[in-house]
Amino acid sequence: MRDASPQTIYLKDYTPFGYVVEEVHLTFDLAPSATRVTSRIKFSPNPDATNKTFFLHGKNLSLIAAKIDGEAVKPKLTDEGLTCDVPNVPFTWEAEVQIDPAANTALEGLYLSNGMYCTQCEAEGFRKITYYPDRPDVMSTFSVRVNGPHPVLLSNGNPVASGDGWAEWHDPWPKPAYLFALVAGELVAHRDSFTTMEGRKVDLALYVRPGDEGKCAFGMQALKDSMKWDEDVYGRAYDLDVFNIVAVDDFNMGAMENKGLNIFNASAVLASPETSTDTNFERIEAIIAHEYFHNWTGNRITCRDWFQLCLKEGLTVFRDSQFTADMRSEPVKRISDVIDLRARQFPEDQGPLAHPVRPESFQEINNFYTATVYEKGAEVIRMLKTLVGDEGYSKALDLYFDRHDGDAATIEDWLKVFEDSTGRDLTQFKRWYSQAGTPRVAVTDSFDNGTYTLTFEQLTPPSAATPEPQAQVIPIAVGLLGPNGDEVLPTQVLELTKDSQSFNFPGLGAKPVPSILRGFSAPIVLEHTPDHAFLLAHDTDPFNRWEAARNLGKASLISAVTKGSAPDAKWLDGVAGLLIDDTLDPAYRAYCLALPGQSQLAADLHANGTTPDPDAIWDACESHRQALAQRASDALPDLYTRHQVHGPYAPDAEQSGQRALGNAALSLLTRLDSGDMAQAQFDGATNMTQQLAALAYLIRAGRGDAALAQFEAQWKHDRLVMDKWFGMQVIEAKPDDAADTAKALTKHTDFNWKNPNRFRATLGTFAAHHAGFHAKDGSGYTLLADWLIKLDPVNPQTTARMCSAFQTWRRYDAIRQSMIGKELERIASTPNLSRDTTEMITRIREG
Ligand code: 0A1
Ligand code: ZN
Repeated sequence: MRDASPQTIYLKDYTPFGYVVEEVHLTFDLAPSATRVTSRIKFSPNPDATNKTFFLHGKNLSLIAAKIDGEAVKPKLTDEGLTCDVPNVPFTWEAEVQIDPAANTALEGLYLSNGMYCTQCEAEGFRKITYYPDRPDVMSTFSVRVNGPHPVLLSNGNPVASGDGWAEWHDPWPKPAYLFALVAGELVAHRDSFTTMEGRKVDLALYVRPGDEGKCAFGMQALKDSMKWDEDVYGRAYDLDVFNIVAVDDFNMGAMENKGLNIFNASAVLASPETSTDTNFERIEAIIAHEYFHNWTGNRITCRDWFQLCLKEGLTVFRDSQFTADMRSEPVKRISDVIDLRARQFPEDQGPLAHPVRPESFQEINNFYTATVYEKGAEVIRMLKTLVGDEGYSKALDLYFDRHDGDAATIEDWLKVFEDSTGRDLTQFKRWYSQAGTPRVAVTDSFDNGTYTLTFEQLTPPSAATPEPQAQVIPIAVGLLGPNGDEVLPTQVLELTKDSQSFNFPGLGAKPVPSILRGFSAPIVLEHTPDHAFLLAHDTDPFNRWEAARNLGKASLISAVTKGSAPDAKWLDGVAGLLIDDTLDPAYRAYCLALPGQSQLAADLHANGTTPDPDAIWDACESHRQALAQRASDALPDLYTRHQVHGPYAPDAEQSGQRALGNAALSLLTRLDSGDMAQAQFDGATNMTQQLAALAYLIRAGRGDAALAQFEAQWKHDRLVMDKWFGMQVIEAKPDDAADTAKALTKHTDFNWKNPNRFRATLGTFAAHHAGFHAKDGSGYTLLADWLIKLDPVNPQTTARMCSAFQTWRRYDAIRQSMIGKELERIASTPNLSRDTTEMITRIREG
């Protein structure tokens, strides 16, 4: 329901809660529409707080009874919670409330998913379970009793006792309410164990619905690998006797790090070779690691308030990316992270939704689980590590864990451990946390008397969030190549701190070619047009070599769009050369083949003052792929054959790289043989990576109907595979057909629109089809707006997230802008629009 006046919360207004919570006891009597929650909570006055108002959050709760020290009380109730007179000494609060999990379609608080009870409390879901100070700086131990007829009854911490129809749990580690979890259902467990470096034997279990047992082994191994890695690399051991993971079908996000009881979107944990692609496997491994790593960065040290979200998320994303780089390939992981950053974070930082990594105000915190907080937050930590070095980083992290274990901490605390352990002043560096916007760095150079000079000018475009950006500390990793391609200066890190700054490199025999921003050492836009073909041939930095291929391709695509030019022969030759260079990792070569995303081309055109035409961008990408297929036609059949994996399937880096390159070759071959080889791969596929890729190419070649029908018949019973079937048809549709295809799929009997995975597979994928979504007649905008309006009362969180499809609207021509503007207005004027969606649409329209 719409709040009468959506309230804005400010970081500067933080004050501590007036009471300390000593312990929490909860009893759940589960019933689908009438669950009873009884709480017994010991409070005492907080000596550090001046405001002693006793306010407990509470939403959609029916209060049955409340007592203080055993005496019935009558609190004052509002839509947001209650207030009550309380004694100025320690006291016990007791309350009984009734809630309705069956009616909870927002998937926040306690809800039902296929008959299974589960919870999602981050950020502010606990208040939908009982009255409580639902803020991350209030931490307590929890004891929980669950009464219900289900064979599996779980909560946080260690099991205490259980019997027929009940179970008791105790979590000895003080935690904020957002980490509370409960699960009850008919589930089966895949079990294992792990002994920590401290000698603690931990029972591990992955709980799934009957039928999914065969999809657990990979996730379990990823969990054990993560536990070992955190010990080896960060010296952090696990701290309970059990670690449970539960897979649920209905979930708004990827997964949740509840203490000792992680709850996962089934898509982020269940995997088998027949049903999951290599990309799925890698994502699952990363998400399991991410949630596990939160045990130290998030749970043992949590956030003081939600403005500090990046304290746990930026750091944990950084840690999971280090883990993936260690488990797989560092350069390949870096390339894939940068692709993701540019695709998701740059548009946010450069549009109306721009906000600092640590925002200073919000209306609905759920709207700030963003690529800026997560991915840019991780980039900021990566820069910090580059600046202080590996040893400095590791000393600072040890101090962070020593000093803040058990705390609800802030970004100031985080930076202070780096200052105290390394002696470095981070005052200017802190701007990365307080300023929105992507810095643009322009480069010029000169050569005089053996000295080469590089001059950098940084400029962050002003935004509503940061009207007057100031110079940031930007670590720029640079190497120099001689005219013959040899490296004359290995990588060194320059620290840019001023608006304009020059660096000299004396003692050179000839003017070098610079390789700048190696490894993408800072999340910026580099404005520099060196000889990309030269760098593509000679750069020793794998990231910049890939970047050179991408820059060549991008320049060629842009001139195809703006001038109608043919694909650049230098790009064709360079990429064709990489393709057959067997000294290079196949996964890396597959990335070198990929074109920049169409939405990013639109952003680049816009940045250069050209209004992007989505159809022209689509055509340019098609003609470039066609030209590349022809240019590499001699090599492709052999490349395809040589990268077929024989023997049993493994989702490891080696095999998945082979399949990635084999499929990239097949994708091009399909343009030459009209899909005969793709059909053969589809017919003979023994794993989802090959089956799904072949299906995509067949659809693209205009002969996908039979394969689609066969795929549906084969996988009708498997929800996660059917999500792929829905998504694939949309993303592979021709621009003119995309809206009709998506619309037809929303009428399919298996289109369960209340399931976030299915909704995203269909409409989220549609919004990602650049030319389809931006179809000239506006049908794409209307289709998405219709569905957002329909979903909002059911699931505001997923609706609000998907509004970001409109965030780039000011890039496009006046007619498109006017059509989008009308749809935004239509959404905004929907009666009872949620606070989540209202905030998003308002920011998109006003920014
Ligand atoms: N903390 C989780 C992400 C998450 C956030 C909010 C959720 O519901 C609103 C669910 C999960 C993570 O970083 O994995
Ligand atoms: Zn996280």
